[in-house]
Amino acid sequence: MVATMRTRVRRTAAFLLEPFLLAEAERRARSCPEARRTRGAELHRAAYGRYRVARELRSEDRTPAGLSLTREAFALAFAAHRVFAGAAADEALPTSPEAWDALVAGGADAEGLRLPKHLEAAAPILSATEPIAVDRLTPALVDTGREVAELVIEALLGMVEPRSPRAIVRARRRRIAAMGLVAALALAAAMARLLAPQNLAEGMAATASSRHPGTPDAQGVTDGVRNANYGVHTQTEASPWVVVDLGGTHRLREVVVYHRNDGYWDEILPVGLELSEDGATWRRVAERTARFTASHPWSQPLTDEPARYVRLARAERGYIAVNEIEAYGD
Ligand SMILES: [Ca+2]
Repeated sequence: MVATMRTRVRRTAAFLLEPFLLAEAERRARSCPEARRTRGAELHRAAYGRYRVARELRSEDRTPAGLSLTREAFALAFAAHRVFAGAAADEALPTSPEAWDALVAGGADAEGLRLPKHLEAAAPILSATEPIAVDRLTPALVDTGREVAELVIEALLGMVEPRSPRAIVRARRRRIAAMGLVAALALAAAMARLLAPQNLAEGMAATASSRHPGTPDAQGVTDGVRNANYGVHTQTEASPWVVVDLGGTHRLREVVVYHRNDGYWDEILPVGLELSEDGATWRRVAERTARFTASHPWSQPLTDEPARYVRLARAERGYIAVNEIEAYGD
């Protein structure tokens, strides 16, 4: 049981790592003598080129030409597979019907070759002895036949490793280097996130002197969203305020206020920044009279000011509407 599990894990790991390590690709390339591999690669290239163009020829007047290329691609892919699987490099190339007969008779029977179900649907295209026969197929036969024929070609091409062992080793080095670069960038991004100062206010409780009808709860001022129309909006009243409770006393080095995003920036000015440790006694540490916005927030440096509560407050009648309040410190 444990051994089976280990085998399964090993196989899964090998499957996942194959795109990077190309171990299976290299093994397959080395298993084929050079003369056969070179010929197989040539046939693979020829088959794949025709297959690709054939896929693009899909309209009423182009379909017969596309199917002729599909037939040719199939014959070449079959030959490539044969050579790679052990046939002589100078074996004569088959026609599409010859390749079809051999395929159906088991001529392509090799470990790992997965032919599609309903293989016979491709017969009207691939086995026709006269190339012009594809011009006479009904649209329904073309549709199903072409799809299965393409799957057959893909299966045959998938059995051929057209790269040389040296090319595979070069590809592996490039992929591993790219993987290393991606890992290094991910690590750098993770470190940057870890080392970035933490916003002490995010997600903390927030309250306001009032709530203008139709505007968000005051909690919007600590929800991490800086680009809404506003996160809090009080009514117009005497001495409006907005308070964020940091949950405990911190030594603050900076408070950043992101203004509302829909204009009216000067309407809350002047506005004071006040701090408190108990929520009862406040000290005003700054007063803002110059315009700030959502994209150019009010960034107020502080000198390790002890505070649990951060308050925006106006002394006169008016309102306060801003997007977000952030606090940084220890
Ligand atoms: Ca917000």
